[in-house]
Amino acid sequence: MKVNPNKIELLISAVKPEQYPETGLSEVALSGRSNVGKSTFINSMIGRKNMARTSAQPGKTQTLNFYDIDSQLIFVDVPGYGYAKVSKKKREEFGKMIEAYLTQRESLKLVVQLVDIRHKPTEDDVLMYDYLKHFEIPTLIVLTKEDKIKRGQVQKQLAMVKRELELEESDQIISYSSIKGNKQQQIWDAIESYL
Ligand SMILES: Nc1nc2c(ncn2[C@@H]2O[C@H](COP(=O)(O)OP(=O)(O)OP(=O)(O)O)[C@@H](O)[C@H]2O)c(=O)[nH]1
Ligand SMILES: [Mg+2]
Repeated sequence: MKVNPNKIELLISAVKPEQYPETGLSEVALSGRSNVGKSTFINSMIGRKNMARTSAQPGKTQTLNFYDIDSQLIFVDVPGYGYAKVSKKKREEFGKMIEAYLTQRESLKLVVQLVDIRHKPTEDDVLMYDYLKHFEIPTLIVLTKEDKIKRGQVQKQLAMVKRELELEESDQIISYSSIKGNKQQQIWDAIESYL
């Protein structure tokens, strides 16, 4: 798959199902800890610096943001989990909003779950992966921030995360750096294989 960076559009920032856009396109949602780099990942994949809003502070994305990617698919940017400074009420709201989307959305074809390549998956990462598997949602694991570790460590971290998540055979795992963006085509091909 190849996308034209000039044909990307934010369709809507939604908080409830009535607001989801009706496009007929397949949807690919991001998932992962707050600050792991979900919004940056979207920007990197489409070759645009500031399409999805990012921040060095966790808790940036607060709605379900639907991006039309060259009319080929929809990326859905999602608030992250595991950030203690977001109020309990907000966290519950995010939880309900994400659950409604993940469990009811027919056009959802893939969740890209981001995990920081430097660390063992958190308890929340494991819970999220198990949740996705419970609802039989195909998952691509992307170990992100690859630029932060030595090249010789990559294979070891891939194996460790695979083991910790008890990754299912049908789910792929790949390492990536949104800063370098050099494996963008490989990720597009992996995403396409799920659609
Ligand atoms: N070095 C490096 N930094 C990254 C990478 N991806 C993201 N970052 C940085 O990580 C920080 C968080 O990125 P975001 O994309 O806003 O994270 P998010 O997962 O969308 O966070 P929430 O919206 O709070 O859930 C930013 O400072 C990014 O520049 C990467 O691959 N390498
Ligand atoms: Mg974000």
